[in-house]
Amino acid sequence: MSNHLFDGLFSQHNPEAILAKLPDGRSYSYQGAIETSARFAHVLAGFGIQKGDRVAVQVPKSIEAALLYIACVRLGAIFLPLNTAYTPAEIAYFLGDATPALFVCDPAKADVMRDVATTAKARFETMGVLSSNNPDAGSFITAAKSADTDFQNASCAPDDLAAILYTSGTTGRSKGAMLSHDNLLSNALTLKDHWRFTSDDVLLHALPIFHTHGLFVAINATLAAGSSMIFLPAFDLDSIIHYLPSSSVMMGVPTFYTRLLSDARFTKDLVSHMRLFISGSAPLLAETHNQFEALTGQKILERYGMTETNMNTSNPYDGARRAGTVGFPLPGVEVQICDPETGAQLADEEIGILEVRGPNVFVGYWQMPEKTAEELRENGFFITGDLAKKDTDGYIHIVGRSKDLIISGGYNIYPKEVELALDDEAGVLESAVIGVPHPDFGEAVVAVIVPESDDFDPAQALENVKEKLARFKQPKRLEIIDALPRNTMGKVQKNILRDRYQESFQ
Ligand code: MLC
Ligand code: AMP
Repeated sequence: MSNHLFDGLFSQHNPEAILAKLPDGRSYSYQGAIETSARFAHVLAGFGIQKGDRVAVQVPKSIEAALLYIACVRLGAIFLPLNTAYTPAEIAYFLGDATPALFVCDPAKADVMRDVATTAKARFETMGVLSSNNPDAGSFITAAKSADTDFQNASCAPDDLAAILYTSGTTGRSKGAMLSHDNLLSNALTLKDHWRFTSDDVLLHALPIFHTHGLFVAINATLAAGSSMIFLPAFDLDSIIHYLPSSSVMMGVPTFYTRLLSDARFTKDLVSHMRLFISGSAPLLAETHNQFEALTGQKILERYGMTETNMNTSNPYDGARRAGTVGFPLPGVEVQICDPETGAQLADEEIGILEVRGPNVFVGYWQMPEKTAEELRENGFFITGDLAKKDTDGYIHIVGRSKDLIISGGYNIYPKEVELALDDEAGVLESAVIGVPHPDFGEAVVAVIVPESDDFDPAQALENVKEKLARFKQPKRLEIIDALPRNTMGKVQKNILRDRYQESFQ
């Protein structure tokens, strides 16, 4: 039976070829990955998971976690990865909203998370990092040990759902972006061709695998080309410097590149053999692009995407990679830049909202038809909320955002969610949360608070939000103010606050 995504991703592989090398010396061949994902699919089926069921996963990064994604694809289940930084309160929301049949969680968090799963009526299993020192990596892997290595894949059509990835929302409520088999496969095949991935490539993989970048862009493009990965648990400079000589491609968020540039071991010689450096998920400063080129002689290839759309535009592989731009629409993807008020298409050089249409664009938001209708036009164009212009050579420039969004180290943070958490704190009259320039994370979260009285304790308020918000969303600084600046309509003027606090981390 045909399974659109699995068949497409595994069509180029040589069974003996290495898919992933791990820092502990273990490796997975393509055949090994197929067998392990078959075992995992049997385990899922044995738990009663069926096509269309959601499988929510919050586990530390491991190749087995990636193979759990493949197992879901094979079974027709919908993979729902969750950021490892999310607190139990945040997880409770996702499980309540997505109603997964199964929640797989880090064994180290089992005590608290089991109750969260029980409340959401999801089956609970654990998966940790398997290694020679840790052969007992949780109940899921234990169950897989005796499972069969052959699995009859479920039949899945291009439109069947493969994954739901939650993105934060302007109202503070996260939305689940539903991605189909063809959304993922079409993008993987396009990226493989556009970036010239082949079976000779070795991708240095240091991104988390609960977001589009590390999960789909990196892993799907690798699989589609039959390439290999060096699969690191996270970004850390020592490991990157150690493994760059054995790699040919690296993908990263801009923070990866600024951190590398600040390390004296990162030299032209270290990377002269590298075929490609790719950046995305947040704006790469032209300054970083230029410094990188001055040091290494190589031009980082910047691309632009979103959870809802996978990858939309990319600088060219052969042509000029222009600093400060995200290049051209990918083959098969249409981009238009429209007036935010009228929706009319704008001329070159005019700034408007970037809209995108193509096989990469998601199906809609999980159980939020109104939100879907607000952002996905009937003619198929998705309104990204990014402000952009096209220059006269056709390069797209992302110049800002119409959505109130902070991107810190490649993670999205919606200020509303942080404001709601702060406003709940004793002594807070109101708050405004802004992003300000940060040398490491690009932008950092700053909370501006109007206290109810002089005895407000900012440290205590910050301590209290730790239970509600993942670490990366927590304000890195708290500023006290008498009143928030407002316009005549009563709307908080965040631009004034951003100007006032823009030097906070310089
Ligand atoms: C970690 N911290 C962050 C943070 N990452 N705070 C704000 N923003 C972040 N991104 C916190 C830590 O918890 C820690 O808190 C403190 O900041 C310093 O941490 P660190 O050790 O310096 O950070 P590190 O663990 O090295 O992580 C930084 C990072 C990581 C950049 C390597 O954030 C990362 O891998 N980012 C990639 C995100 C990503 O994949 N985005 C793709 C989304 S998909 P404390 O309290 O301990 O000091 C998408 C679509 C597309 O956007 O186009 O790709
Ligand atoms: P996410 O919702 O996590 O998928 O983040 C998507 C958002 O990241 C986009 O809407 C953009 O605002 C931003 N983004 C991704 N890539 C780039 C880029 N190369 N330059 C500027 N912004 C980017």
